[in-house]
Amino acid sequence: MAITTMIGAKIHRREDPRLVSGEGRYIDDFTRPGTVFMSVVRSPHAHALIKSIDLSAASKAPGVVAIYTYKEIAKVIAGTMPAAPAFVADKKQVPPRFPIAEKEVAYQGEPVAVVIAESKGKAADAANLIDVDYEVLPAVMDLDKALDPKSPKAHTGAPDNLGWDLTYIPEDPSVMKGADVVVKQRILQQRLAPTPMEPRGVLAEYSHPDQSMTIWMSSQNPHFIRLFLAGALGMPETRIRVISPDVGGGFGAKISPYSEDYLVPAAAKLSGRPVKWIETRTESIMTTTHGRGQIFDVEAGAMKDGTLVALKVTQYLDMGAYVGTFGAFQAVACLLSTGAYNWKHVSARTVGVLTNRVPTDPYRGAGRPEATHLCERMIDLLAGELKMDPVAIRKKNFITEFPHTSHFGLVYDSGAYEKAMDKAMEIAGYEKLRKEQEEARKKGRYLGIGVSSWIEICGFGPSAATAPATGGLALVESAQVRVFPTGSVTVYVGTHSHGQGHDTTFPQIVADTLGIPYDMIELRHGDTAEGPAFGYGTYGSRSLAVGGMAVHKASKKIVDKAKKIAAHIFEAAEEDVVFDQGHFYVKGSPDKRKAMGEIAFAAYGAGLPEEMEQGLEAVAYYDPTNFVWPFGTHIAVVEVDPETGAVDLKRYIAVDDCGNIINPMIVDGQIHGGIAQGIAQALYEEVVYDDESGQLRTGSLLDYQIPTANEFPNFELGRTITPTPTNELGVKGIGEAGTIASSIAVINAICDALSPLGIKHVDMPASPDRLWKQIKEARN
Ligand code: MCN
Repeated sequence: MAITTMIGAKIHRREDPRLVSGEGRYIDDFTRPGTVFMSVVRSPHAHALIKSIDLSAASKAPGVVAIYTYKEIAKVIAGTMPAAPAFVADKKQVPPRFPIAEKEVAYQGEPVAVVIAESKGKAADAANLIDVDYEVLPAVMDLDKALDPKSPKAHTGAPDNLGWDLTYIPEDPSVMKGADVVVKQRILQQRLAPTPMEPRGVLAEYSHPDQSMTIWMSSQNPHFIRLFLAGALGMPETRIRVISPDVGGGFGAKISPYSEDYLVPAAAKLSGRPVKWIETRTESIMTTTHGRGQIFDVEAGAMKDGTLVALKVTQYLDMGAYVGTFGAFQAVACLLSTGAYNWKHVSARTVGVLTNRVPTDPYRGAGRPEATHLCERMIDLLAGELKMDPVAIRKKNFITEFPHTSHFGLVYDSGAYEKAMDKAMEIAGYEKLRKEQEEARKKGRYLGIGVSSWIEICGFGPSAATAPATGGLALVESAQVRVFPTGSVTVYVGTHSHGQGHDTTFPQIVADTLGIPYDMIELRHGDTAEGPAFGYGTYGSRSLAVGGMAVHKASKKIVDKAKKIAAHIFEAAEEDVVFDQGHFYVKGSPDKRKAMGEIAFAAYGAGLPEEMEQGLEAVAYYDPTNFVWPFGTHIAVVEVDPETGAVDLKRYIAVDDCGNIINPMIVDGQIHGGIAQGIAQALYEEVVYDDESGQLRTGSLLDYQIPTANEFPNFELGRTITPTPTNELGVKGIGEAGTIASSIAVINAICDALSPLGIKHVDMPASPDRLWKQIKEARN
């Protein structure tokens, strides 16, 4: 047995002193001699044909090194940008997408030309002088209208605006007919801008003598970017090095390759100069992929006693103008729509709709917040019809036996849903809150309590399920552990930490597995020139359950070899050697022991066992047998001012279960961030376009409203621990849990608050304006 003191230890993130003292190294901090700067000329129109591009004035502008349009870029970049099968294997239309437009632009912000100049300002000034003659075409913005055969098309010449139309499980209307009550609701999931603190950025340097490319960029998965670029640039992967240093937030929006990820390396190759591009905030809101952007038509039926009968879900997903690389992943909302409950029947259909907006792609939770939102909303609507307490209807229908195979064939690994709910109710003082609510109502106050019991699929892998979804590459994870002669350790991983604290938690795992002090272990990630041949990146709350397990597996390989060396030194049989608390000894002689560090030193010396090579390092690829399924219950308490529609979020309680925990402080931090993002969707954020012209109306942080810490109450956290049987560490993911659970807890609380007015449903964002209108209507 190894030391077991670091796993579970509540220690501070070791990366923080550097990050909070201005010592972080983000893309804009990097420079290379002779760097030039790129500015992108973007379409001001949502849909238009490019008739001509006049570069004459811009080419003469001071400091301009080069201007490239489709013609030049197409000489060095081949193929189209990728669109993974994800949860929709067969798509009806995948409009071909090249990093820069040739003849037609299909969303506002689509690149048309790039200017390379000696300074950022000069590049921007020259870009303004480029005169593009457009023929403006009608824009398709509304999902319902887009599906009308008479609608204009998002791309000229396209047969319709249908990206896909897939029924996972067809409806059996007879089941719904058997229900005592049936509720129907259209639920909106507004588009969100991921808004990382550090926008996107790329610096690329091409070496003509070596024919090699080095790219510094803000990415969640540098290996995937290298793979895509190798294909597009026609270069071997070995000649491309992608480095993602500190990344100031990703939230899913830095997974897929973007136009600029191709354009900057292409410009570096064409110009022979290192090229840098840093996204502005407006570019970020306009051209970084958006999250959500969905409409759900949902129907749910139950018996009088609250037994859930049938759920019918139709998802309309606003894909934007192109299929985002992992855009179809969001169809997972259908597959998780039954939530934590037993339903007799479910039917689900997803429809992907092409519009003239920037493409949607995963954003923290990606499909799972939507699933939780629709399921928990429908449960509350049913509870309302049945005059049941929202807690009682949930408890009556919770899945209680595990493993549980869902209607969609997914296997929930472990759970104790009622336990988490009970704990949340205890922290909230649920019964007391209901009494307070009763009293408040008598005084004309609108107090509401919202419950959300969430589940999540995460930890992507396993290979058998994920290889078809990515179009070939299985989502496993890799790690390399190197023990140096002095016993210090470097661990290389294929995941990428951009706020999740891997530099702390992964060494915690290694410390316990190898029995080497935590301070002697360092983690490295984000550089494709280091570590194993491939890494699969960070998203889908997979880093611990898959990547952490690869680290654990590689560490165990080290222990195996070290044990052989120890047996050789002790002149004992390997099976007689005990590894305990970082030391090896022969059974029965614990006083004659050797520390892992001593064995490491011996591993680089002479006199090893016959045929054993020197060194103490190991590579492991870990392929999980299943996904992992965290869960929990969140409770929000709000008061709505009926005169202004303002929502006062008074309390927020979260009880989450992510199995065994490596570092409770980091887990709490992840939950905090996630909850903030979910509440932000519930109350504040929305990307708004003009419905006719397709112009973005929320192009700055003055219009796109992000809450600050001032807008949140203290989150009251609790947890239950139900280990997963899927991996040896018993860990599940937590990176997205807060976002998955929270938007609906708040919305359910608002609906509960306004129920005396007969208001049954509220869409997001529940802004004062929206609520005031609904309250006014209800009162009239
Ligand atoms: N952890 C733990 N015990 C557990 C579960 C997790 O100690 N049982 C720790 C892990 O070791 C890790 C952290 O919690 O240090 C998160 O682990 P995990 O749940 O595996 O999630 P990932 O590391 O894969 O992170 C991805 C997830 C996603 S999908 C988004 S989106 C997201 C998020 O994490 N984006 C973030 N959290 C973010 N946090 C910040 N600051 N910035 C982002 O962009």
